Amino acid sequence: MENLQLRSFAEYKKAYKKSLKDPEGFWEEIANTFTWQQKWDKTLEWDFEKPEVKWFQGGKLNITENCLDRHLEKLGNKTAIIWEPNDPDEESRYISYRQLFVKVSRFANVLKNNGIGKGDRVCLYMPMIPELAIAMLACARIGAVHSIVFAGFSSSAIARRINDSECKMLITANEVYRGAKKVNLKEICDKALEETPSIETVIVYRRTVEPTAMKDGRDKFWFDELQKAEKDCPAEVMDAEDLLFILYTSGSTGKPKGMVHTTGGYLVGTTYTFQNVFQLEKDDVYWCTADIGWITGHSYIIYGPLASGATTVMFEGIPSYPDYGRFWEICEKLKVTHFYTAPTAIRSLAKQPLKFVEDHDLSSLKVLGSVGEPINEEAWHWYNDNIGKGNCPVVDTWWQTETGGIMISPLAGITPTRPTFATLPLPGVQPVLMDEQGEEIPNTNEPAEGRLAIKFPWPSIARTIYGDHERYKEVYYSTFKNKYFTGDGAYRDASGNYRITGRVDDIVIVSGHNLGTAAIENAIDEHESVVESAVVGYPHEVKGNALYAYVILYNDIEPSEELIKEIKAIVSETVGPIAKPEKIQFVSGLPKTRSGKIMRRILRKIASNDTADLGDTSTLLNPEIVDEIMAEAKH
Ligand code: 6R9
Repeated sequence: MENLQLRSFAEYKKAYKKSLKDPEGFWEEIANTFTWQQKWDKTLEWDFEKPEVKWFQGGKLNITENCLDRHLEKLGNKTAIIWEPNDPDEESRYISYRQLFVKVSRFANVLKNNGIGKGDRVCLYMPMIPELAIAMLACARIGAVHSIVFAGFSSSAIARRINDSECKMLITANEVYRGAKKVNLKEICDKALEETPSIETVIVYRRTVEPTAMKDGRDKFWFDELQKAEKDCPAEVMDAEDLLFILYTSGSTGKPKGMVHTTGGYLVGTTYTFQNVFQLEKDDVYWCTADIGWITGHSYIIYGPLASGATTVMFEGIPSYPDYGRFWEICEKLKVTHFYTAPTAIRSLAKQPLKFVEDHDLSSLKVLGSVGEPINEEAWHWYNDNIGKGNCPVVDTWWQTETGGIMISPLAGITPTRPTFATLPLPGVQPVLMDEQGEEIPNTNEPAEGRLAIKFPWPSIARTIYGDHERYKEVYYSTFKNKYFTGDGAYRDASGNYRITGRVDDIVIVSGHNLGTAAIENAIDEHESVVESAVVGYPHEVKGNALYAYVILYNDIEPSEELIKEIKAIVSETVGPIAKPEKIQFVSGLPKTRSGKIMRRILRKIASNDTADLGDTSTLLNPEIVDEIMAEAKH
């Protein structure tokens, strides 16, 4: 395995230039350092109009050979995964590359024994335990497509995702520990399974000793199945463009989008970006606190780090249990060198007494990362000063489920950082700012603000939305001709550094989770007393954004606290607890344009208590409603 790290700012600039001049040659050189069973014949074929992107066509490989087999000789005994349990009194688990290889191979045979083969979709609804990593790699080993659903989602959210991609198998755990709570995952799955005809088998990992209800013929225990499985499992030969996984992300309509990632480009993209952004050295211990249910966990807990032969930490618990020092205690205990988390976590920890930090020796830390939402100035400084002690570069990494890997970010210790700026594009990434007229704002030495698009493909770009290529085209390629539109706004300073300012569409990022407001509105509208609703985000001190719902009730219904509770419960059940609106205001109408569109811009301003300038309201059909809503707004 070759090291792909750029070592200086001059090297970065050189690589970036090369990637502009000869993108194919640039990525070929990187792709050549991986293990291929057969070399590709065509490096890149693309057309953003269709849209279609194909990298390394004709190349044959298996991502697990790159994450496991190729390390065995030199790194077989190196720790691949350190697992840190929810309860600090339970023992950590250290899994070497060789052990992981054996576990993955055996579990891959469990999948096969249960009728799973290449191309079949497998849904994973699991806690942050090593078995989640094992199950996902086992799918990849045999060419099955994993679709991981974050284990905080509701039964109906699971069912929707399983049905959308017709998964044949569901893998889950009986229960999960989350702080002082225990959640019964199997029960949540059982409810989902009432509506998922495609599921033939459910594999249940026992995380706790509690009895678990099992359905005969359908449900099987992980350990029972392992006993029956062979040890060796040769890696399935995959084409570079064969599906590796589907991961659902929120869309502006109620339906989640199953983003499709393929094998070759994703491997190359996540590994290259992992090594360059974080700049790990041989014995470093890298910890990304994300859940594997999100793209950050896929790319930067599992695939990128393992393909790089790194030691990656998986944490089962939450930052506040048993107390707010938990993250720092783990950093001290495991001698974490690279720590990657989300601004929402930083803000909530920054609110606690500094004692929780000071009680721990954080001298092992070398690099700090941030991801998921814009990091505000205060949080950036708190992180830099109190956690990094001013000695650790902070890499603010901008990217998306759709981009597969990091796109804009400093390289740790190499790119000069600037608080709240994701700084410069990585080599191979060509961002552009677009103005209101849909024209490109040239990247000169003038500061500029606009919508962020990308004008050339990179290897880990999502190839489609599962089962709905038209929607893929519509959402990402119809806003600007021949460009991928990110949905984000951005500011660029005179030196070309980017600061991401936030979503410009109907997606709100709450505590780092992307939530489509349409899905939440649909849930609220299901309540029998509700006529219509509109949900917007407003700035929140800890969560980054919180949700504000405006709800119209039927004429004969009186607003009440009880109703508020019921509406929250409906959202929690259909979308998930993280989507519960923080504030609900009952209104008699919503500001609408003549074409019947809710003017969310105004609702956002009211929710944010920023009503000095409401902007142009002349296209409103019912301007009088604005004063009423403002008068009764909840602040
Ligand atoms: C990786 C991930 C994507 C959206 C993205 C943007 C926001 C992510 C950010 C950031 C500012 C950063 N976002 N990283 N905004 N600075 N460093 O989070 O993927 O869950 O798909 O979210 O998150 O708005 O468009 P995903």
